[in-house]
Amino acid sequence: MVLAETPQRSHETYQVRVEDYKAFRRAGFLHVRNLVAADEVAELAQFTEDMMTGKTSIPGIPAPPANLTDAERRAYYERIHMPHRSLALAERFLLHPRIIDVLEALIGPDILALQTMLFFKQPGQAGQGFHQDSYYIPTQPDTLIGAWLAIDPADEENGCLWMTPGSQHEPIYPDCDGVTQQGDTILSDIDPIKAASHPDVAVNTLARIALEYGNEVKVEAEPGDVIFFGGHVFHRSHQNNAGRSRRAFVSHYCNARSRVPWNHRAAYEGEEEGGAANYKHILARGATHLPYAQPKFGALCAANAPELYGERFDDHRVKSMMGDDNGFMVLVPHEDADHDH
Ligand SMILES: O=C(O)CCC(=O)C(=O)O
Repeated sequence: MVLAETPQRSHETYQVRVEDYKAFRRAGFLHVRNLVAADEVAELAQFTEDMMTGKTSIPGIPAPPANLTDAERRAYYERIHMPHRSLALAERFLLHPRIIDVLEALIGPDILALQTMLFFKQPGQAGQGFHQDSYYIPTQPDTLIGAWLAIDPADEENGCLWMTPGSQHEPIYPDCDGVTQQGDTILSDIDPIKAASHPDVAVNTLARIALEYGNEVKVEAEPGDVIFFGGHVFHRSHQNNAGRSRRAFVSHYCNARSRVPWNHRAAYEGEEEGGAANYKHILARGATHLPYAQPKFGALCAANAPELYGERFDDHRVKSMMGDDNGFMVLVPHEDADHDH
């Protein structure tokens, strides 16, 4: 077996253990502690603080009206979608090399970066009821994964994430809310659910399937921790019932060989919805035969620095992420593809 050579990178490469890979497959999520350095998270925390006090803003996102009180201004933002398209700082976190290192092992080696969300979740702000992310962001084949970075300590009181281990094996339930036609409708016996993401379990009927598991776990996190979760796993969060914030930066990715019909904000950007939208999403790591976008603010990734983050072996050999003799996941070219299995 030939081991991958590690290229020179600005961050220390995070090596995923085979045991972590297995835990991710088994539970549907993986909690990686201290993945992002404290000073980097502090910069994100300060930026959101400055937004809430009106000192800064994100281009294209309306600032709080001038007549608001300080308390009202702090409660003004709840969630901002796609900040990486207008804010260099957000692009840096979307393409953070240590987050992409983990993704490379879990769903890689080729990674496409799709979306970002900045959650403010101030005291009293709502959670998000049971849902499956692949319902909202379909990828074909479905390789979607979320990376949830804690900016504040997140616990039960201020509304941390809750996961249902094992539910990653479920299909994507179509929602009969009339908003989209998505879900695994090809299955002959699948019943549509109603009102996914609604916090009330009496309204959101995905809750009936999720609660049958009886094993929901809270995932409390510290700033710099990242929780990776697959697109099928049932998860939710509750309202922030504490007197402190629970901010998080959430990004979504898929394997760069998947077709991505999802084209968030197409309407805002003057485009027709429909067709593949891979060309709108950034190639973070590896290579692909499909179109992809460049990062707007120049954060380093495979799209603009292929020598650093692109295809690691310049040939057409079959390559896979595999366990090495030390228990780490590494990219390995197959020496003799004809006799591999
Ligand atoms: O951060 C939260 O409260 C919910 C996040 C979530 O469920 C998601 O990003 O899919």
